[in-house]
Amino acid sequence: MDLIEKVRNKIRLSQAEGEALYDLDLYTLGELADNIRKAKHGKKSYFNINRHINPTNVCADVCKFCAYSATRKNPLQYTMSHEKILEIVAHSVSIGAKEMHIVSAHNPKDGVEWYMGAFRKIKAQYPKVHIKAMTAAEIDFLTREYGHSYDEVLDMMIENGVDSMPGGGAEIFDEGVREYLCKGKVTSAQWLDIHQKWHERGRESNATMLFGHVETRAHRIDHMIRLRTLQDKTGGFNAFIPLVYQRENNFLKVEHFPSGQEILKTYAIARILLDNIPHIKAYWVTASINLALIAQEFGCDDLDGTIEKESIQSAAGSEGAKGMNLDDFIALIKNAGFTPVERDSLYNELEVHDR
Ligand code: V47
Repeated sequence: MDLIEKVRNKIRLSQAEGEALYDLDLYTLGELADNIRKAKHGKKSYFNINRHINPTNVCADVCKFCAYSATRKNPLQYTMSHEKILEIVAHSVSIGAKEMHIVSAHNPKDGVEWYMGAFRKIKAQYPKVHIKAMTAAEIDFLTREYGHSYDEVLDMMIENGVDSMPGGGAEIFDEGVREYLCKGKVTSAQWLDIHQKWHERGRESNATMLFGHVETRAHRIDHMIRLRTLQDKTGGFNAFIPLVYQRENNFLKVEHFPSGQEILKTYAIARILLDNIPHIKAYWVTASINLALIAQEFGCDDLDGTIEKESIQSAAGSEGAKGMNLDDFIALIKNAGFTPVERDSLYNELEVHDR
């Protein structure tokens, strides 16, 4: 059976077959991915009303791709007080945010209690707000710095009000590329182990992949297959989020950036390969809103949220710093021919904008 037939017959693809998908033309791949998307979600495109909070940019780790952490390129260090974080949450809740997506750099000056105290205070004052917080990279950092085990930190997160985990810190799982990009940070096996432990607690998370820098197509496929393997065991991933590398203000030397076609192919391939992950997110902050809207035709069914303020990718050149106006977001999705569905953080539908 040829590759296209295999995809149409929902036969699971291997590493080599995943790589071969890139050789198909964009429209064939798009059609294959769109059929899968339609079967799963019809014309629905999901988004949420969320707020990103990045409480500190002081970082013990050095990732070459990062323009956010305080370094000689970005000497302005900051660490928010709990009062400041609560002020942000109060404002965001007052304008409709239902999810706080809280991720930080790895600040050696802040103890575990600084993180947990912030979550506890948010949950005490805003019990209905969903706290999506702590990448596996942050969890790994806290265990190394303060002598806790993964289990202890994960249990503390639950006790203090964290509802789900974001997908950050995955970067690229290939050990060679990872060593070059972010030596010393959470390893691929540890990243997967932390998510597995979180899922075993009955909790859900997302998974990202940072691409478009020095990795090859084969590395992307390998990354997706490692996620697929874990998802077979736990079923705890909600969404896969391919993050398009943003190139400014960092230490990574990249010669060739992916074209729009390559980005769309990668989304489509993710939809085809990850037969056990329900949602593929075209994170508009890194894809650009224009490409994210088109990505809806190439397997993606989620565009993330209104965000309000973004600091990590905008430091590296993305245009998402000020978030997205809700009415504009809904109108853009509708005008692209899809049905905007406001979801909560776990993909329960809150409002279908079908008129
Ligand atoms: O892990 C850092 C990435 C991630 C750059 O779970 C960069 O719903 C592009 O994980 N170019 C953090 N990306 C953000 C993240 C995320 C975002 C949206 C939704 C979710 C979710 C998770 O940002 C890091 C890293 O891979 N990042 N620098 C850069 N120059």
